[in-house]
Amino acid sequence: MTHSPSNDHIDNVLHETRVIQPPAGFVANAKVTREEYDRRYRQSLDDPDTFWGEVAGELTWMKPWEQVLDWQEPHVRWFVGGQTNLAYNALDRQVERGLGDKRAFIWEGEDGEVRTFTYSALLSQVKRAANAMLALGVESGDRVTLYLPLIPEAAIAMLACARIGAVHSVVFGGFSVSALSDRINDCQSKLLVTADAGLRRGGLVNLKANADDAAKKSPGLEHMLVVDRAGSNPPMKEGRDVWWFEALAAASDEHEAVALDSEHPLFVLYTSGSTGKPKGVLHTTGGYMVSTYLTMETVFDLKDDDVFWCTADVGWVTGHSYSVYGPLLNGATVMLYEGAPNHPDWGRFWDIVQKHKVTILYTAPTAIRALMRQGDEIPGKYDLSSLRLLGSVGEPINPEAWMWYARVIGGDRCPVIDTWWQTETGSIMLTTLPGAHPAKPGSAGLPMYGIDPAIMTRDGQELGPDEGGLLVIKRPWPSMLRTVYGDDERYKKSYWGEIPHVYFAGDGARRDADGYITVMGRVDDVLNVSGHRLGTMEIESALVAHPSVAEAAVVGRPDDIKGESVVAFVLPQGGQTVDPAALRAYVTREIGALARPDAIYIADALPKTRSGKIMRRFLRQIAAGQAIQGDTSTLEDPAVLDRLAEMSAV
Ligand code: 6R9
Repeated sequence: MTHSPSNDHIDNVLHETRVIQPPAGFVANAKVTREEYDRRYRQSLDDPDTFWGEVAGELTWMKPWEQVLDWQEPHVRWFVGGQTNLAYNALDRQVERGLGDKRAFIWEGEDGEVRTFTYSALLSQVKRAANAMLALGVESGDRVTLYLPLIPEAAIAMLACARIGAVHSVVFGGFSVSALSDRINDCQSKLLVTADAGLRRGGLVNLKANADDAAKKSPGLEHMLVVDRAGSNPPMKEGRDVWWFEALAAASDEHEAVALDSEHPLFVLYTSGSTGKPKGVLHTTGGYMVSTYLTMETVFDLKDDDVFWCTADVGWVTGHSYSVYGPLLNGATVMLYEGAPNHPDWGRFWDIVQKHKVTILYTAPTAIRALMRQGDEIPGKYDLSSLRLLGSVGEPINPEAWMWYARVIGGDRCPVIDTWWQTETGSIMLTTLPGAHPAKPGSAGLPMYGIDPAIMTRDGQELGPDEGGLLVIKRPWPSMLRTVYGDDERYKKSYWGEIPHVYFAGDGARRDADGYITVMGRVDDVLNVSGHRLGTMEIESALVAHPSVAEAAVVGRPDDIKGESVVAFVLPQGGQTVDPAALRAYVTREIGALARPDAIYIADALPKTRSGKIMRRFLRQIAAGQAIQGDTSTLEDPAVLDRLAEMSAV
């Protein structure tokens, strides 16, 4: 739902002018300089065949490609005719390069258990898992659904699928029975890999019980492979269910990775979508491999001795690209953590950084704001000096949260990068490179190699500097989604049919004179106040900049005079009370009377997806006094909506 289809401009109201130079100590050792970025970016657009051919050539192909790119809008093929295997490149190749004894994964359970896998050990597990899946009748091209906690077996199962050419579909371990069975049925999975239970905030999440219920509604499902994570002894159905550890113990650890066509499907991942049924975003092998490999090394300035921690769950694209595939393709050491950031207390993240000497931390604004809400004292108790680079992904990061992250967590020593991308894009699209570019808090930054973005109106006109409009990408890139699983019409319509001949991301943005792109929020969430179109990011950032507010969401409420009025939902900063009059005056002063909230809800939580994105469409319903409608199954905690609906605004 776009409130005003006739006008695609988004007003630019927040005037954030801070420019943070990369710390000198970081620049001195950085892999990519400003000159290098400029040169390679130019080459990637002027001569994409050479550029991408060189990057892909750093990986192993069982058969070379004949053509780098075949673009038949809106369908694309990359590395046409080539054959490769992603799991081979992530594991066998590293062992062959002499990294067999290097740590691939350091995993910490919520209960404090630590398990470490070298590249050799991980490879042997993946080979066994591949053989176990083959023994259950899984064939190349078959779909396998994964419904697991963040345990090493989740990554092992993904890599095993990639190794045999099965297509994985990871479903968040927190999703409901109906969300799970819908996803199993949509892609007709034969096999479900699950666990007896997961650990969350000290309690058990009974995955197997949900899986059993989902299986009743999923007639095509043949088998379940069940990891014994918690020793909770679930019922096992004879002939259908198999214990993971037994199946792996019985399987051989010899397995040769299958040569797969570059366009062989790699995975389906469902995005919640703001309306309608979830879309199964399909990614394929070669292009996804090349883009995640390149962005991992370049964006994160990856060095041999880094310990890289992306806090995302594997149920999210970030967990696919930057907890599993990107780092392993580069032979990196990856930190994985199973649990919640506040278990047993809000020091857990910092305890993990200190204990495992994490050097690069990649997390989401929702986590940064929650941690910021707890104050500076908690991180102050830990030794965070191993950290050298900080990243953010998932939502626009409010400048205040950015500054806190840089100062309190990064000790003003670590660059902060804000990476914009999507499930559909597969890999990072916009960011600053940490040693090459100054950062502008709140702005994602510049395009990655090969990415050709623009800000447009709906009829395809490009807008000028600082004009807010629709964020589009003008040409295909290797890790672009190939289609919506089973619904190519929806793919054409949603991504290439909105604006002629460009990929439309669904986000609003503006670009400044230096080429930095600031994402202003989802276009569907834009407010229309007295004819002015306001993105959510800027008003929310102004609210969060007030010392009494830790987190904020704004939505429009129908208004007879103004069209829409601004309604704000705010979470107080720890130990503070929010004074509505002071807050209104503050917003008026910072960005103008237009953005002044008519109603303010002082809340204790916001409705969020499991990956931490605020779901404003439900807040719109609450603000308008309507009953909650639509799919709430992807919410982290649906009870938040009931509490908000009972509250009155001030
Ligand atoms: C990787 C991921 C995609 C949507 C995207 C945008 C928002 C992600 C952002 C950001 C501003 C950033 N988003 N990163 N907005 N700045 N750095 O999050 O994928 O779950 O598919 O979400 O998230 O709205 O369109 P996905």
